Amino acid sequence: MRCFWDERQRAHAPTREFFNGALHPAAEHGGRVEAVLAAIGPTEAPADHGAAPLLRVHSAEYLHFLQHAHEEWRAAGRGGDAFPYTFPVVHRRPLEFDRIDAKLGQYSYDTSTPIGEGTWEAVYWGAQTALSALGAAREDGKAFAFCRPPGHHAGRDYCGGYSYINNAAVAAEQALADGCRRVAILDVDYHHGNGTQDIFAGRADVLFASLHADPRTDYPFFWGHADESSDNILNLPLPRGTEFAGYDEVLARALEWLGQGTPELLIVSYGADTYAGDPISHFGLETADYTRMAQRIAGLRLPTLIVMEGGYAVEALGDNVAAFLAGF
Ligand code: OKP
Ligand code: ZN
Repeated sequence: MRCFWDERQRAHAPTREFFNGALHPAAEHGGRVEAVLAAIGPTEAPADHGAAPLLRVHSAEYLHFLQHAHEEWRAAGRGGDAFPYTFPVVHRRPLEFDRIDAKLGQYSYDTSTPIGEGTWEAVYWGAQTALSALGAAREDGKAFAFCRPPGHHAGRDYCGGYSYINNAAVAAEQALADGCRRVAILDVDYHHGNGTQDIFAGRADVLFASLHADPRTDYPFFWGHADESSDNILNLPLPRGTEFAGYDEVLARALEWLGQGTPELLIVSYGADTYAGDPISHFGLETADYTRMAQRIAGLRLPTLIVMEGGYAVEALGDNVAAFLAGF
């Protein structure tokens, strides 16, 4: 399978994230890159498709913020990564601010998603990686976009959950613009893809099905509940401790539902954080299970773009990604 990767994605190099009342080492760090690259073999660099495909998903104001936030942070006399601390939970509206602290709160929903000097460069090329892999998937029937940081928590005008640009959503909108009539997105990351759900809510041309840890116990808490399902959204929350036997049954339901919607393309938001050894997650999948999971997904018989999301057990990440790709 053709695999796409851009070296400029290394430019995002967060050192810390804030949760449980303290700063912790960032789980989404550059060590993930070495692990995946060592396992997938040669990669192709993407072409530059410009900003237009990003603007089909994200607002111009948000993209401008992402691009300039860290220089404004430095201009305010700050060092290190930019973090928000005040959030417009009540009545968020498009106020205009000069102060970087207000902008950071305006455009993010958590404290896990710092913006560093190289974040914009990395996420721009992450989206280009997804777009080039989309072209390969439509030509060859399948392709892998090694995007990092992940994207599925990012919405039209916000970052969160280590996500800044929603790579799967950018690829889906591009496919539709290129004439594809309906796109299915299957999100198998441990965490609910709240950004993707929010971007495509109410759309007849995009189906979104997600298997994830029950948000009553796990991040992102506020989205991904079963009762958010609708004509084009299917949320399948699973309890902590879920192993492949239980997972596989629910995956079959998700695939049946997606297939009934007659999509012409499948985009898989693939997170390897369902792995038993993942340091921030609580499912029990093993490396060999990823091959079975992929074989079941391949049973849909659709052109398939695989987009990398999470996966933080660095020592097993390469094997887990390789096992998944092998199933296609
Ligand atoms: C991103 B992706 C850690 C709290 C921080 C953020 C999780 C983001 C996951 N105990 N949580 O979906 O893999
Ligand atoms: Zn995740």
